[in-house]
Amino acid sequence: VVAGAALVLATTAACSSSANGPGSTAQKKITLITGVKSDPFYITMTCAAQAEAKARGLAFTADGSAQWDVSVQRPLIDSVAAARPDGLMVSPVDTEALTPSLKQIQSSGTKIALVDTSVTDPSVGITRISSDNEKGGQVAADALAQQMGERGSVIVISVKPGISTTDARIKGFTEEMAKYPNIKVLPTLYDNDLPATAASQIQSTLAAHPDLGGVFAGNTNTGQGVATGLSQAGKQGQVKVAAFDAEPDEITALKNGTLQVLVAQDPAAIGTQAVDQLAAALAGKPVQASIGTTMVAITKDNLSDPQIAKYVYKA
Ligand code: T6T
Repeated sequence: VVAGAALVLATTAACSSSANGPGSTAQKKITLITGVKSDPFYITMTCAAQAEAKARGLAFTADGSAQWDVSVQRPLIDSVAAARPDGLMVSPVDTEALTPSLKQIQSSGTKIALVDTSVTDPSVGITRISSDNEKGGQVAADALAQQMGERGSVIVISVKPGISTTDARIKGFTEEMAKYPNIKVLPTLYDNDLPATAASQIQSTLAAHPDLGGVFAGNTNTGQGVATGLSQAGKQGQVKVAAFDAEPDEITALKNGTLQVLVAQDPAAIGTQAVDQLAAALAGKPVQASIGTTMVAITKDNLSDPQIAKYVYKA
């Protein structure tokens, strides 16, 4: 599936550091605050944004939350308020809790680009750039149903409620799965973005539901944890898995048959286009309020196709 914006060649610069430096007083300054900093999705986004900022002569600094937690990301956002950059790219870890801080930053004159995740309040941000996550959930459902022979029980494991992206994926997945009368969807479980939690959750689900036929893993760390849990239970390949993202560990699990379908995003395009939109705003030029970036469904069979393999996250 190639959804969203025009096909974008996902390239990520070798991200030597997470900053082009504070820049000279004359340079416009952009700061990026991501979700979990160690997450390959955000590393890929950061590297691309850094390269684009450098190409445009913009000063660039980046940081990310150590965990998927409002109390951990909030100090990073508050430090942006103090620094007052010209532009802020941010992936808020919650749709509501950080909105007051973001509104205060915006009212002080910083242009905000919401990248990947967003907030409910429509007044925040001059642009919102992400995958079509609801569509991605639908793609995962249809692919998983096919893998399961359109029967059996399936469970969704994701991060936590209140994240715009993963909430949309779950919505798309469960609504699409309702089209398969012989597939039963079990109650969703949340792992707080901790692979070890997802691994134990999948094992306890197997114990309670020996007929478990499929899993939808809502993001990178969940996909990693589900793969680990299934391998530990000796169920790899028997329980089919559709997972979001395509970072190296997920690719390894796809190749060894533990995961069957990866819905890959284009985090590099999100990063690049957010810099472009902020640069336009800072130059007083028109800005696109919403940009949908590409997703592709990767399987063992199409992974060798260069048009697909280019969406594998480099980090
Ligand atoms: O799936 C991505 C991102 O789109 C989502 O908002 C949070 O999880 C990831 O970062 C991957 O872990």
